[in-house]
Amino acid sequence: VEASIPEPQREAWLKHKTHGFKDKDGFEREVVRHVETTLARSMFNCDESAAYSACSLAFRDRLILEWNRTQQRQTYNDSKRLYYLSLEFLMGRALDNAMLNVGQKDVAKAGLAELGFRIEDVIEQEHDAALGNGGLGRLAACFLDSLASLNYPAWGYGLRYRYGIFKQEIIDGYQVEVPDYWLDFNPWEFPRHDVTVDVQFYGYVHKTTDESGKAVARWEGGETVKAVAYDVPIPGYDTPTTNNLRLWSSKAASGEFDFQKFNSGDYESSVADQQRAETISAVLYPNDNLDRGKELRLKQQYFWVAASLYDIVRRFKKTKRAWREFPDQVAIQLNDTHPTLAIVELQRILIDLEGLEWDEAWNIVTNTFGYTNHTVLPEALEKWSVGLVQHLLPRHLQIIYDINLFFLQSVERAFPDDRDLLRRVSIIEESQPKMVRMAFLAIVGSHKVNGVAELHSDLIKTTIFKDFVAIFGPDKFTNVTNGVTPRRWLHQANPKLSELIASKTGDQEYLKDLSHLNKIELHLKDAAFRKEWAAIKHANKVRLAEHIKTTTGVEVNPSALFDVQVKRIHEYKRQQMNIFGVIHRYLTLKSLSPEERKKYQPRVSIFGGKAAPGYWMAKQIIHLINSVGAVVNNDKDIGDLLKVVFVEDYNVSKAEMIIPASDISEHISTAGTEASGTSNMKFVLNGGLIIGTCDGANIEITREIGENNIFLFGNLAEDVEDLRHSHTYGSHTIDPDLARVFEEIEKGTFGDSKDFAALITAVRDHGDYYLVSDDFHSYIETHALVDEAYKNQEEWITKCITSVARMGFFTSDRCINEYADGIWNIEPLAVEPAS
Ligand code: 4GP
Repeated sequence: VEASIPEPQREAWLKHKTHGFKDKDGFEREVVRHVETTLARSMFNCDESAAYSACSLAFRDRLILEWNRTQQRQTYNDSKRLYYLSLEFLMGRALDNAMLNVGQKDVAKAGLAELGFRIEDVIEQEHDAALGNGGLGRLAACFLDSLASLNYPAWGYGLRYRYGIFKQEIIDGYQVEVPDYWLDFNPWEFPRHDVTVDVQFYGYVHKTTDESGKAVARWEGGETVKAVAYDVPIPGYDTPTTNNLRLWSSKAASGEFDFQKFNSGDYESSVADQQRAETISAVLYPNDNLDRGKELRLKQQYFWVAASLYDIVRRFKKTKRAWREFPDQVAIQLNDTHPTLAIVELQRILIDLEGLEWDEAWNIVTNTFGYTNHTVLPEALEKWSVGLVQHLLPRHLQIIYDINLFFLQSVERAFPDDRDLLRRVSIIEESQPKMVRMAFLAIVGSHKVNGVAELHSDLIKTTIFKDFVAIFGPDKFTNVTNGVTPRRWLHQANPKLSELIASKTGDQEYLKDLSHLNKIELHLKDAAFRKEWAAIKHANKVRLAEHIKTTTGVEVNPSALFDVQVKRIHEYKRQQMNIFGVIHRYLTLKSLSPEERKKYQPRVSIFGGKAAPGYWMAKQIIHLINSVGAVVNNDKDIGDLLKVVFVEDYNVSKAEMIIPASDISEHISTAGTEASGTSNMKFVLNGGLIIGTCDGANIEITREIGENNIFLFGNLAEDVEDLRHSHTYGSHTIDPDLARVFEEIEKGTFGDSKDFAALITAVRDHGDYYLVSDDFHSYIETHALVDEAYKNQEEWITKCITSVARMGFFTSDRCINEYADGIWNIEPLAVEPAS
């Protein structure tokens, strides 16, 4: 690498090379320098926020040096890279993570203390980077951490939204959405004004011939928007490897203003063009597990895909390799169907711009892409109307039709006379209006398709993608069970527990190889260890109780059983069943004599999560939870026996506080609906138990930790369809305990019952699609078992420690290694530490 500097200048460059701070003194020097110069402040007006900024800048400088070295090394080595395309990267805070991953948190802590700051307060200053909705976006963030930690050459590509997921406020018990402008000060990104791509929309296709007389298509006219790259360094844990997350921001292609218009007096419309372009990357669509086919969303998708592919192809072309080697150098993973247009765009680049033949190009395309499916919910499967695609991307629609034609021809050859099969698998749905089925396009254009937990991967093969298994054979479909990064979700979120584990495993190797956790099982009987374990859980609960007190005013007893359900609000996730269960508990307590009541296990029911702004039912659920809380929390008969709280604005940094404080968490989706879940893994990893259905990764968690250590209940996925059928066509009697709950709501106990009518009728009158009544009885009974189990604290702690010890499988490192071997075919590339 050094040899690339011309000889006469080499000495000067190498002599003045910067290295970043190495010790406490160096760190302090960097912080003070940034306060005084970069921030133009002084020690006399350096508050916590300035200390955060300067500290982050000091770490950023370090990261970027490693980033440079990593990129040089990867380019020089010329090995295959992975590109992870995701519309969401739910990163959360960066500073704490950077300090831990580069192994300098102690240095920073001591340095900040000498400068007059508590590191915890400084960390708290950071605004979450909330460029995602929920599971899918947070998974992408965990994957980036694992890719860097395992030294894989990999880049993430996404959008730099000006507004991430909205901030949730609870006003009078209702969710109110407030814009989250997070870019005021973001030290973690590097604008690359020299890395831009012009992206085209609209226009028309002109068929012509090239010099050799070959027919070619030219996409002309329309609108051009500029994509500007912003790079975010992603540090690996305990390795110099620092990968790149490139986020695109949109700008008007013509620069600040259209000067033609400006000079002719049309100032307003020149500014309007500017704003129109910037709108593309302005806001994250706030839907989780839900597709709303808005034109701007499709524009976002193509803008991001086109810029990313241009960048990837540009990098490949620098290697001067033949096109057929493209899949040996490049793997592209599609995080859900959102980037599926990348398949079409690469085919377009190869045939229209690079002059390859269709078959040769298509072979390259299909060997490059892999597609991950994250949901089987029909309302989440992306479709775009043919008319809209035609209008926005006329050339792409032609290519989609050609892909479909060749695909259907091959199906017809293999399955002659099966017209219905052709209709079922066609990428174009012959509906009114016609729709492009993005999942089908993603399957046809990829060499591997995976689900995210065993049950889910089986379900996609037997339900929504069944025909494609028959067409392509079963090997194209595979499973990679999700995982989470233990760096953030144990070490960072629960430092005391991580320290305790390290004291028993002998070192912190488990942060790199999570299977080492099993060593703590040997200490199961160690009384001091158990005591310390319980003390840490209690301290985490105290911290959460303080947060609840300051944010909601509700006082909760940290010795009560903390029962947590935090995740996006969705009918399939069944927060409504949880709150109905809470009402049932309340009614039971009320019916008891004060003496009998005392025997009851005190509980705090903690909820958190955002509802999509347009998801009315989800918003009703939030309102019911808050309304129940308002009654229960002020009932003198009840006192500490039951509290109900809704934690406002659940996000990654709140998760880091809430998850370590849970005794039991709820993962209670209707069987077959939650593809995997990842917070279930985080809760168990932090010494909490689970009450859950046989769904998603709960099943594999049970397999790993043992069925005595989890509270499973409810109907199985294989029975769901029959139950739904019987609700609609048979007799549907509501569980009597649930009916009693409905009666109480309808009496007005929790406020105007009209507000909650829809939640009741969905179960009672509209077919109970999510099987709330079918599962209610076993849900309530299982909660009674939880109460009993919790009373025996010794047994409970044994369950918790045993479970943590057996959670090694659920690291995202395992998951990334499976993708790397089975789908991407990439190898790690270690970077030597800086001298
Ligand atoms: C989520 C799934 O709902 C969740 O079960 C899974 O753990 C997560 O993806 C990561 O694979 N899906 C979404 C979505 O977030 O929008 O489809």
